[in-house]
Amino acid sequence: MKKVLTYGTFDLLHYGHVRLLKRAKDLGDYLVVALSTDEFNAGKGKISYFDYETRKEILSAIKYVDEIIPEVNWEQKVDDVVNNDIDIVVMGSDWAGSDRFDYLKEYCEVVYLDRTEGISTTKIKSDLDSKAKKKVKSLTPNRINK
Ligand code: C2G
Repeated sequence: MKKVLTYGTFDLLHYGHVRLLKRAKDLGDYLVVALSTDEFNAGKGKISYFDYETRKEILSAIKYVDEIIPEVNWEQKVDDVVNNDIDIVVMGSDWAGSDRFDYLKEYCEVVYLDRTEGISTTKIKSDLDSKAKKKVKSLTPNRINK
């Protein structure tokens, strides 16, 4: 059985995440997702909309995902690969060539898949924010012209 491992926050799960998970699973038979904990994200200066348990609940409903483990620090990856008998680590191309993953090539295959353009959790948040602002503006009577 070929085992694949990927890492991420997967907040506000969107089609870019799903396409990554599908392609990662297509490279093997079993997909393990190491899901960033809230504490690990805090260390990255990142605050997710959904907490770890909620992100885990949503992710576990994705048919490509076979197992979810916590990502608690940057240093756990070699142990994750060895302890889970991982054959391939997969990440999106935004991580290509980074020192965060390339060193794993001593232990397993490392594959970077093209990132899905035009979507991100950050974009979702900013689009929703600007829509909300436009709505408030449209509802606020324009007193200057009166
Ligand atoms: N991704 C993608 N296309 C997008 C958005 C994300 O392919 N439009 C991929 C990312 O490249 C990553 C995965 O989906 O491989 C999860 O993305 P994030 O949740 O943003 O994870 P990230 O912040 O990159 O965390 O230790 C590494 C980190 O945990 C990775």
